[in-house]
Amino acid sequence: MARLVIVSNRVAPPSERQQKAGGLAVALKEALKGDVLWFGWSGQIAKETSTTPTITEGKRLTVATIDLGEQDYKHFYVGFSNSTLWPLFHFRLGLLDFLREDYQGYLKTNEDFAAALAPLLRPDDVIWIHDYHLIPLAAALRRHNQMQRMGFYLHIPFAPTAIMDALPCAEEIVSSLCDYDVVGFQTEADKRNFMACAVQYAGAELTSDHTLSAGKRSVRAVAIPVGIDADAFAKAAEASSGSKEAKRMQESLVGRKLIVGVDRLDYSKGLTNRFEAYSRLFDRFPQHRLKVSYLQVAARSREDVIRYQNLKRDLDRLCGKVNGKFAEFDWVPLRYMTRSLPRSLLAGFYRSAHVGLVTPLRDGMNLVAKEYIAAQNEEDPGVLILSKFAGAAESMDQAIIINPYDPDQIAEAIHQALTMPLGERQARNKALQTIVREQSAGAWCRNSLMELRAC
Ligand code: ADQ
Repeated sequence: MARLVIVSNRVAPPSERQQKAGGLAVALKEALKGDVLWFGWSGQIAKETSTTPTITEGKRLTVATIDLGEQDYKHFYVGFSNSTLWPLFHFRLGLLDFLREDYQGYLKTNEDFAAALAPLLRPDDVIWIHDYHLIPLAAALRRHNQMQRMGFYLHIPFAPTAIMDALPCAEEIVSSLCDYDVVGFQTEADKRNFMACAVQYAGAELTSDHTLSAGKRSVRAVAIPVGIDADAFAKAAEASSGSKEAKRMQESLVGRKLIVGVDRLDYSKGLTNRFEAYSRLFDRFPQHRLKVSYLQVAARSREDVIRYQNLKRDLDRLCGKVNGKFAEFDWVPLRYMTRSLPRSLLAGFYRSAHVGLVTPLRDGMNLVAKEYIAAQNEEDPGVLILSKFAGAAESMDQAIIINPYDPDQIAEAIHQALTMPLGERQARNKALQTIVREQSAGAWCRNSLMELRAC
């Protein structure tokens, strides 16, 4: 079978690939079983971007990485990728910063990726490129005479035309997506948004519900939701519930019910609304005072981007406000940690939590929702509260679905979850377990690669 070449902005170092939380490495586990070259940024910053990759050959997996130059880190990574495209694709025009020099840096870095990768490619490779950092990479590789099959997968939402209109280089960005043979999205809604943008900005013509003709090329758009390995996660959760950390957690709760939230510290995750909602829970349903503890693990992320610095400041303040208002000398209502925790530990916390809070304002999929469900004990399961704006909500409709812009509704949902009868919890959990197992990481990999190899 043809070799698979995976390209992503970051290549996870081996330690992360084996055990650290989530990310692409976990989702790609199935794909990494074959003959694979994985190419991307090492995570290191150098004076200049190098176009000579460092290559580590393993038995089946070869990893090739390059360092990013300081200027490229600034314009490509901090700038256009995370200050322009990320807010745009999360429908947050008020947070969008666009600078022409950032866009130029983005194009240049994609050219550098192509220049470093092209010499490593074989004519019959199948190339699978991931996420918003690398939209122009197919076009850049084609300029290096690479004519292989190329697929792209967008892990985050795709913006509708009314939002895309704000991007000064919308025509180029959308046209670049039409240089792929297959373009994959998390949801049908994202796929539809892309197709509408392709017609408006790239002059493409719809030739069917999932194909476009753009210039001389035909592009296939597919919706394939990302998932997790639910059985492996369930095992980790069960194993972790006997650990000494789980015991420490139980002791610290002294019989109180646990509510858990786990996110990167990112404005798309709706954390400020969530803290506000938690505060309203005690105003509106005072019977829960002293009876619950909410643990929010918010791993710091993209700390060089100004909007993330502002968010951290807001959350630090809000956490102080909630605890200042409701704490008792022997009760801290909100436990807030701004670092990541090992996957196994999180799995155990999910299992012991009565409520999983997943309230993004917009999210491509949200794997935490799936992990929370996979970790539950079917006899006495917890309840998932899920934003209608997470891609996961398209199929996980047996969660309590909320509008994250309405903190009162979130507070009511927490109350509903805390008081839900066992029978209803079991029925909802059963339906959600089925979905999480059907829409698995393995299925995502297999279906995506089938599309790519068939084109
Ligand atoms: P993310 O925005 O990172 O991913 P998400 O899917 O929720 O969002 O999380 C990815 C992984 O990171 C999960 O496995 C989770 O357990 C882990 N994680 C999150 N916070 C953590 C913390 N504080 N400590 C330790 N681990 C933590 C992007 C898109 C999503 C999409 C994924 C995959 O934004 O919408 O689901 O890619 O396609």
